[in-house]
Amino acid sequence: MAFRFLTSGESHGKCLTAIIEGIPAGIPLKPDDIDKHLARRQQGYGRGDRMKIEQDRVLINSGVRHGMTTGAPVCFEIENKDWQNWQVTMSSQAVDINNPSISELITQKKITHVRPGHADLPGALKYNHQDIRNVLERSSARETAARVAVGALASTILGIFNIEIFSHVLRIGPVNVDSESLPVNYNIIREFAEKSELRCADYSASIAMKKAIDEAKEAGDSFGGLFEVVALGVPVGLGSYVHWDKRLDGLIAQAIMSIPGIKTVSIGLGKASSEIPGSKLHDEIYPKNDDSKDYQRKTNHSGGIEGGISNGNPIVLKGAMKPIPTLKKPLKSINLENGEEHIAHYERSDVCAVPAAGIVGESMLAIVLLQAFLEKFGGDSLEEIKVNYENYCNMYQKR
Ligand code: EPS
Repeated sequence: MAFRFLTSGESHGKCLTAIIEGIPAGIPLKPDDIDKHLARRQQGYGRGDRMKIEQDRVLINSGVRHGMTTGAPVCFEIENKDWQNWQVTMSSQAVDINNPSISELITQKKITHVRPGHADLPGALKYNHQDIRNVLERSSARETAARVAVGALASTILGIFNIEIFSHVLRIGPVNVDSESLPVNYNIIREFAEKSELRCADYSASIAMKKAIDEAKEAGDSFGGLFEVVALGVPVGLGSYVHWDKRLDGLIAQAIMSIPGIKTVSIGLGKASSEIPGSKLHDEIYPKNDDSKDYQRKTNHSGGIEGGISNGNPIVLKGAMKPIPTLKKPLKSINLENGEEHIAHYERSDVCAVPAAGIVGESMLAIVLLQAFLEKFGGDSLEEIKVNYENYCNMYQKR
């Protein structure tokens, strides 16, 4: 059965939910495998006060018995602690708007002044909403908590096959990491990023990034930036060139672009690939050596994908995120009730969420890689998949 998932839930509703289908039986899974990634998503310098309210934890409602997946659909639930403050405003039941205290609560939270850059205006027009809260609640990046839970499950399964995924931040607003000062070893980049408040492996850049975020906060502004996601240990052969919708790079691009705020996705050298001659771009191939059963490369400009297929090198992608559209110093906009000029709505938000977007990027990459992995090596139990995987590795490594 194909691995796929759906999420549901509003930012200030009762909870977020994910239903995941196609998870094989026999995968050991405990709540902490998920919770540790939920906690990583909540961190990062520049987050707003919501992250002080929430302590995201997963409830595993189905598909897992005695710490082991059963092959049945898995249901994850993440409670919104802030729901306590929104029970009337976000009630799924009809409310008595003739009751003055109820109507006051709902009016207070009603939004009609659309934010440029957010889903507010197109969302309200598309779904014919008068109160933009109906748009904001689902378009909020809070939904990414559910995706991170699914991604954590995907990473747990990939981890059994020694596929490891991590992210780090390369830019916040105008402040770039100095590529010369980044460690060359991915494991060290990962270790430094995990210890950094900005998930940035360049210490001096991270100080300048914090300053930029502080200045943006002071000015009522926000910043986007750039993150990199790396997958190590991916075998040769995920994805395919035979159909447009089987190409691994295409699938990854869609998944990363689906993260709120992402404006560009690149793989390997990305745009720079179009600027240098082929003789300098393509990664030359060398014979196998004593330490490796795979053919060797000295560079990885392709980002681990050739012809829409993983080539055994690390998969390396970058996602560029725009600044969060909710601005304390709001932009010019309109009041959707009468079409007249009005400054945009402001409510609690983040100044910068690029480190968190990197974690969501890890999750989306894990999801796409697991889909491709199960398509190639799929079976209904972990044991069956292990046999398929080992057979394939033994076969191609002889060549
Ligand atoms: C988010 C929760 C939200 C925002 C943020 C991401 O919580 P609240 O709206 O209650 O402050 O902090 O969402 C946005 C920035 C956005 O534009 O939607 C989260 O859990 O990541």
